[in-house]
Amino acid sequence: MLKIINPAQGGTIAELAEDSADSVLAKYKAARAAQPAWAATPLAARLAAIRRFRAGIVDHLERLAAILTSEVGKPIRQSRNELNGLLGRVDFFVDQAEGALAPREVFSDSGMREVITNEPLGVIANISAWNYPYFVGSNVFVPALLAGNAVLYKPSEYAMLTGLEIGKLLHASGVPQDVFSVLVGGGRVGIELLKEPVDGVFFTGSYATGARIAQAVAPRLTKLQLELGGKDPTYVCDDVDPATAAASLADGAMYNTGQSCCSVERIYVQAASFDAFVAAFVKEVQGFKVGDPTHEDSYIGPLTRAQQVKVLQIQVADAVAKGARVLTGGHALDLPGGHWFAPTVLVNVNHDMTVMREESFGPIIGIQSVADDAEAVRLMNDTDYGLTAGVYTRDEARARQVLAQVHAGSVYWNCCDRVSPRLPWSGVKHSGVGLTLSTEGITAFTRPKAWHLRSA
Ligand code: TXE
Repeated sequence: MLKIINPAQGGTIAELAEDSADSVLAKYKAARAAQPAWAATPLAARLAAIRRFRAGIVDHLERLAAILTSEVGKPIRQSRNELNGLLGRVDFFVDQAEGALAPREVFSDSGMREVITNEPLGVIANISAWNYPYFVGSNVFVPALLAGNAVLYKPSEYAMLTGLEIGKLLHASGVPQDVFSVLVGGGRVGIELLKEPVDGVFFTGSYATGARIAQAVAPRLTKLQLELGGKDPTYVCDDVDPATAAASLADGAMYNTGQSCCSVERIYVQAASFDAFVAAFVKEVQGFKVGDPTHEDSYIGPLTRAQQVKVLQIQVADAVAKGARVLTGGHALDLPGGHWFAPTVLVNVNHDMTVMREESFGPIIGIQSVADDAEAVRLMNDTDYGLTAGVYTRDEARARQVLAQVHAGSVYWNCCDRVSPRLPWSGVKHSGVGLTLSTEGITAFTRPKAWHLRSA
């Protein structure tokens, strides 16, 4: 049985029967059998089903937000924000699908035509994460279904109730049961799923698991897409108002209790602004309300996974041992039952410390002083990851020059922790391969077929 734990209080809120090797195989076979009919269903009917799914999200928003908060510990307002944000993503895919999936004639001359069609991959595996289960899940299953694929969806074991709700809503919206199957369980069920000859593997999670999955599926040459972690840096120049930048970045570092793919994980501040920025940043962080995620005014909730408390404790201890100073937080919170960590700000940090190099995925930030743009660029690139990076400056040309040198999938000028459905979401180095979102995030679920057509 899979136990679903409330991370805020520590109690078991549900026990679910897990999939077995046999049931995974049965779901794979059923998906394989059902996929051709789904692909042959007119796009208009598939679009109508996804529109009904969207309407279902709207109808059940409060209940779904409460479920998400109960199993992930996301503060309730942020759960609602995620569901409302999902609507915009679905709208984008619905608006763009027809154009993105349409056949394209790329040549026509003397009776010879060349056409490209977008064929569905077939049956795809979607192994997903818990930190934004609606976002990271829908980035895959919505365009995959629109493109005519069957989806074997393995939600994270930390967001399984949400995953099952997604399945129910899709089925109630007209997506056939076998075209979208939810697999219940943790890593073991993920391993079982990857034994099946699926036509694409789409994963969101940690680098370690992503690398393991890449090795497992490599011999089959299956299409593989990995959305992994980050150690996202931001550079604050001394020409901006430090308090305004601090307010924006404190939110970027701590929203969702620091457990966002694109959370700000390290900050570099030009020396002249350093003290003012740090003072304003600490004030912001100390103003964040930490508490019961079901309360409307809570901004920081528990960590979703109990193990992460230890990771953060080790990062703080390592930093302090090497000379860092804790300005606020720095310790686990002794609240009954759950797993909590105090919002933490560290200074006197450097790249010998794990807190500046390894993903923290929690409400913790290191702020380092830098002399100039060149030093900032060097430090921002001194990482195995490359998901996002940002610069705060009044000078757009300066920002563009810095950001052009930073190796990251997304770059931000005077903003952070932002994802747009219109732009591709991708990472470089250990942050992943492939992309979701944008129109390319629709065709990612197809394979182009080349038609050479000569009239007789
Ligand atoms: O990830 P895992 P977890 C990072 C973040 C976090 C850490 C661990 O640092 O603290 O990863 O989170 C399934 N074969 N990110 O434990 O282990 C698993 O059941 C097949 C960043 O959630 O990577 C789950 O569904 N599947 C990230 C999914 O993989 C396997 C978001 C992810 O699990 C498997 C989440 C296996 N061998 C975590 N082992 C981001 N991009 O922001 C596990 N799974």
